[in-house]
Amino acid sequence: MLAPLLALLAIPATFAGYACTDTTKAMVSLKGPGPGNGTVYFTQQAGSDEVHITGELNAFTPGKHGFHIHTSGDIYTDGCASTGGHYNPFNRTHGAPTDRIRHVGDLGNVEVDDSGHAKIDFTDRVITLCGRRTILGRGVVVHSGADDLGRGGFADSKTTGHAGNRTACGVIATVDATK
Ligand SMILES: *[C@@H]1O[C@H](CO)[C@@H](O)[C@H](O)[C@H]1NC(C)=O
Ligand SMILES: *[C@@H]1O[C@H](CO)[C@@H](O)[C@H](O)[C@H]1NC(C)=O
Ligand SMILES: *[C@@H]1O[C@H](CO)[C@@H](O)[C@H](O)[C@H]1NC(C)=O
Ligand SMILES: [Cu+2]
Ligand SMILES: [Zn+2]
Repeated sequence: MLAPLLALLAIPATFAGYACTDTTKAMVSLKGPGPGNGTVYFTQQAGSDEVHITGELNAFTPGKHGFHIHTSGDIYTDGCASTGGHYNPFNRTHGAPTDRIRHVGDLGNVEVDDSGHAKIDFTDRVITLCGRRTILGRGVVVHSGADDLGRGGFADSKTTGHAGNRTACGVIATVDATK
């Protein structure tokens, strides 16, 4: 009787998002409608703003593919289409990962080799697993074409990087960081 009441009282008045303790790790399993699949991991140490992104993609078409965090993790209602637009909590325009003005979700391109494989290994300091703007539970989308990083001059360059269809997607889930 008392324990649930105390648990309720322990909820802070302002929701501060996901609290990182030690190492926080997350993963996404990427799957069709288009060709290609893969697994990508996100790792962040408590107190650091650096997120390490690692993983492998397989069976994608060779070349550059736009690679983004989308706002919603809903891949269930309408597949990759229901993951919304690029995660953009600061209402910016689309850009390169290295641009000051970018969507939080703008991770640029992954480069797939002639055998359909890409090894992912980079860091980003704009996305975060921790706090109010956590990417946990949001979507990751791999597109059919290259992200022009906002510089292509197409109608959708400043919103989506003109990256084409949503080839594969998945939901970012927490995993045990000790494994
Ligand atoms: C990924 O795609 C390849 C090629 O289509 C397929 O052989 C493999 O089984 C797929 N893996 C998963 C986990 O879906
Ligand atoms: C976002 O920015 C656009 C212009 O870049 C503006 O029209 C729109 O009202 C802004 N939305 C919010 C919620 O601030
Ligand atoms: C995007 O998907 C549509 C419909 O499936 C298809 O007709 C079109 O060729 C695709 N575009 C690219 C660039 O893959
Ligand atoms: Cu995208
Ligand atoms: Zn974007």
